[in-house]
Amino acid sequence: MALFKRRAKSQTAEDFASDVAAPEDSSFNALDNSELEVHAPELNLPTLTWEEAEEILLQADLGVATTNKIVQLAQDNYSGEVSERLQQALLAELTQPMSPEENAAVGDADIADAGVGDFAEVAGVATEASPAIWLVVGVNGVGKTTTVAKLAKAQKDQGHRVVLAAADTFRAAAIDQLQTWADRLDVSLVKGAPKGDPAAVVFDAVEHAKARGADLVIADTAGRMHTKDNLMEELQKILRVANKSQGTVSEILLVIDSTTGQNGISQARVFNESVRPTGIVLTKLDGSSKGGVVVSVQQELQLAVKFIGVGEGLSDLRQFDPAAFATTLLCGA
Ligand SMILES: Nc1nc2c(ncn2[C@@H]2O[C@H](COP(=O)(O)OP(=O)(O)O)[C@@H](O)[C@H]2O)c(=O)[nH]1
Ligand SMILES: [Mg+2]
Repeated sequence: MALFKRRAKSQTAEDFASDVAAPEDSSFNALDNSELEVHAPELNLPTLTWEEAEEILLQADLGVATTNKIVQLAQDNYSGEVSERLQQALLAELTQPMSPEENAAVGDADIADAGVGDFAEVAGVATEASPAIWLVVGVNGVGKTTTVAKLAKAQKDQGHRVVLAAADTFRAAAIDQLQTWADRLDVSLVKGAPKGDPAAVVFDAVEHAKARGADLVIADTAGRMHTKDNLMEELQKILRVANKSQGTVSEILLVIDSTTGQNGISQARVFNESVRPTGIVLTKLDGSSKGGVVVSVQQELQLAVKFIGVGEGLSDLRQFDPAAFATTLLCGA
């Protein structure tokens, strides 16, 4: 059902691509652009009234406050067709650089080189003695374990030596799930006993990586605990212990499921308070969800999306493309 007419000649995501700064010297570039094109579909921006635009933004899960703000920005700062103005406003919001204070690590726990100042930059993998540690966090069922496997594949494909840490010790099945991915990827997995100390698992994984000359440890974590406070304390402990290890925590990726709508903002608030993620992985964008909640998250918490998940397979990870995202968002259902 089309809410609006499509215009024959209009701006597509491609037209905006050059406005978006490419991440500099990121060892992540090998997630190459040809893959991204799958998610920069040839969509033409629709012709919209402001009312239709508001409806589309609300349906895309931007929430009322963010929708109003985007509409206001579009009206105040840009000219042209409604959808073009909105796209530029969305793009401006999504590509706002993080300030160093906003991205500072919690307490004394340093998150080294966490891509400060560059919205899309993913911290590179350390090349020296200290393995990089990436923690993958988020509530239950959002796609953390799958994302760990996808990230491991992408990094392995780029020639990095990856060790996985099964730090979701809350359920035995979670460890088995990661083991299955590790076997398929042919990467080593460090795990502990079910219900064991997840911080110790991460610590051991770093030792293991160090001993074998691996340069990256990617840790899966639990999304469900007896209480929320419990979970946050556990994550803080993992972070503390990881920072005392021989490795360097360079990414804390918060996984948000695009199908959970505006709920993602409250999840982001909670995780932001306890471990200050360095970026977001927005999963399940292969369905009908637009994931517009990340615009609110970016606005409120200055937390940028770094990757998107577009399926359940190992290769279904893409680098986030704000222009393509904005276009898709405005193109409605
Ligand atoms: N369609 C789709 N499904 C996904 C994606 N990422 C994860 N899933 C599925 O979501 C479910 C939960 O994923 P899992 O990684 O176990 O979540 P976790 O509890 O956060 O570790 C699984 O069935 C995954 O296959 C995605 O990008 N797209
Ligand atoms: Mg899991």
